[in-house]
Amino acid sequence: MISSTPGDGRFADPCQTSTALAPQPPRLMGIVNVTPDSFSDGGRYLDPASAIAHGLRLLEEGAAILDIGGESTRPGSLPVPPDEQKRRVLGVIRGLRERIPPEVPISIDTTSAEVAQAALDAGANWINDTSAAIDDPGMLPLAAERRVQIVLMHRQGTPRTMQIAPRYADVVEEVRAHLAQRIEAALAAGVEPHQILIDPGIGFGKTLAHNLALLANLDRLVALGPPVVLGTSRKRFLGELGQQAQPDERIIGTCATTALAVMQGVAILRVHDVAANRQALTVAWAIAQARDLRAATAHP
Ligand code: HH2
Repeated sequence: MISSTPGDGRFADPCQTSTALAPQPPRLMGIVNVTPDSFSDGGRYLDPASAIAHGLRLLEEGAAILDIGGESTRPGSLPVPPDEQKRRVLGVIRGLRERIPPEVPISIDTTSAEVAQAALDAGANWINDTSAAIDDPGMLPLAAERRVQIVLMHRQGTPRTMQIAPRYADVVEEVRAHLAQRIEAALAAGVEPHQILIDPGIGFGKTLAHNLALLANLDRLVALGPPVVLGTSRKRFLGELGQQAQPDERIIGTCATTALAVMQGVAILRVHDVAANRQALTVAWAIAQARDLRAATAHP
């Protein structure tokens, strides 16, 4: 059972909390896909020099964390062997680490412990696992041993089949319970509370209605304790709502979700378009602080 509340500090990332009146604003995680086939930017950053330049640009625009991936997890995609993932990402991670301060987190987006371990050796210091460390039993022991942050994301099914017929009786409760169970598994494996982050996995085995229910109830996931990461960037459900067929037409819709997520206490927004989302985050954060200040000073 998760007994903590967001306010007890047990799960707080040393640099960020997701509590009301948190001293730090939420942060942006900039996406660097070193893949030929990612749904929105596949093939653009396959060459290491262009991936490194893209990562540096995202940091200049205001990203606080970079997430590097060598495997697309778009609906219908097949797993990429660890050797190929490593071939794609390791040079990019080394190149970025040489150019940016050691305290800037570089996250490796993979479900393979072998890839994660090689990425940590190359200079990454976070793991982003879209299977919540279920695909590879080596992932939680690795995070525990290396004392790195780990994002545990909810996913129903596997990327190949997850969008065929996603089903839930109560999507918010099922995602909440699954993440609570994965938090317990991480703690049991020796991962420290402050290393854990959670993510509802927007679009990973979810219909439009499932995604909307989760986005409307992010505060219930925030209440679990660990900082919440959210990845809506350019995703298909935004295009379904607004009739934008192309992923790069969905930036304004992404910014709307960023603002609403910030108002609910989300700590990290994983995005392709850092500058635009930074504006949305800044405005929403200012409003959230005004709301919290008013609540804190209100007379009974
Ligand atoms: N979404 C994608 C990949 N990794 N990680 C987390 N924690 N949360 C997410 O929502 C998430 C994620 C899919 O987006 P993208 O990387 O742009 O596409 P692709 O998987 O096609 O490379």
